[in-house]
Amino acid sequence: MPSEQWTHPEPGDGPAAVAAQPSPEQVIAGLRATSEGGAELTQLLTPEGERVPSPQFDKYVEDVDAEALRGLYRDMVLVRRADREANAMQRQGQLGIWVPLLGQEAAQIGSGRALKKNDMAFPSYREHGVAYARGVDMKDLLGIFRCTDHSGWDYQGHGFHPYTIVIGNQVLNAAGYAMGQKFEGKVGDDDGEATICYFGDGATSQGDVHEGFVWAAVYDAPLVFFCQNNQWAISEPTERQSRLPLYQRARGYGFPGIRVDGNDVLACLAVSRWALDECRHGNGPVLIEAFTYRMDAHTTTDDPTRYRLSDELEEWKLKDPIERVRAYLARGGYADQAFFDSVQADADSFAADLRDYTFNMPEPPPERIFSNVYAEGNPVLDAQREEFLSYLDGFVSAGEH
Ligand SMILES: Cc1ncc(C[n+]2csc(CCOP(=O)(O)OP(=O)(O)O)c2C)c(N)n1
Ligand SMILES: [Mg+2]
Repeated sequence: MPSEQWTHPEPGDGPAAVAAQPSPEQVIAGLRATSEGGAELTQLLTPEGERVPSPQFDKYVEDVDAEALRGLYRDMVLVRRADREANAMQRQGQLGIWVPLLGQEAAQIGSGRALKKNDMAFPSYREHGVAYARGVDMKDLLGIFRCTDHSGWDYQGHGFHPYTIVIGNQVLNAAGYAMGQKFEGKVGDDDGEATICYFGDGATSQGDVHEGFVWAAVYDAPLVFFCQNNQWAISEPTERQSRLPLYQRARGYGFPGIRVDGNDVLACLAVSRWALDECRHGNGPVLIEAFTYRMDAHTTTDDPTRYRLSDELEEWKLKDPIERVRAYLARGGYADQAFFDSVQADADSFAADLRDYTFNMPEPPPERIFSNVYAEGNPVLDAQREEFLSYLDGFVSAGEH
């Protein structure tokens, strides 16, 4: 009985092949492959910090010299430090909730740095690293988590949409946006535009994601679906959500799917650049499954010790996205201790700045909720704002009597 993973037969294999069913062993092998990296994992930097040559992807990171790699390292250290600071501030009552990105720095910095100015990114709610890579001031993220604001950055200017909490919903928005790029003739050559959409492993069980796949596929939309498979959807492991590794689902929709080591910043950069390039030239969409691990809780309201064993975390610590770059830089003589110390100092002052800002964060006026709803003025919304303000005024006058 063959135990290798089952894949659906090629269409040309005839009626008998179409009717083929996987054996129990093949189903088990498929389930296992959803939760293990496997041979299909594209990796350029091993967890030990060794460079692995890749005939297909090396050319996408040819320009990444020692200086650029030190830059990627710095990005990841700063973003992790900011994440830890925000997590601590939630514990100290300064933020209502925090959604940690710990462990997902390489997936976010690698893909975020692959984007060009006119590209658009649609995040879910954990993409603080992508926000940083898109030039969004991380202070602007904190209002959401202090519950004083919905979001506060210039989406179009930064090419970074507001966070979306409704699982998978941004995939439809992104598909529509990418279809627009196609309709407006912004696709077709090196200067073409592309969209990237972030979602999690759990989101792939959501209808919106599948609808987005279909729409993007039938309209050849320039859309990179970037699934950060961090192994968990709160307490639900990936292998309970799919029989196959997630990247293999792309085939059913008729576009390429690829699994990249999501803890390898160089591989994430290379694979994202390739996928975005395909999209710019009109060969989209593409699905990337970034195989990574959520090293902290789902959010600060979650306690992962209730549903997962600590040995899993210990195993993933050995695959840390930052440590492998540090090892590569140090071993190759591309960075010395003074460099690592200066990055740490920068990260500490970056975090201190976020802390100061949070403690003194101005509360926006109540009418702020009406801002940024539409690109231009809207009479219905204007009327609602007026009604709301006079309603609030009523309290003031009532208090005066
Ligand atoms: C439509 C919808 N259903 C349920 C939820 C509750 N919820 C919030 S996060 C989450 C799990 C998402 O997991 P995944 O897609 O793997 O992303 P991750 O949080 O791991 O980054 C769920 C079910 C929601 N926000 N929206
Ligand atoms: Mg997940």
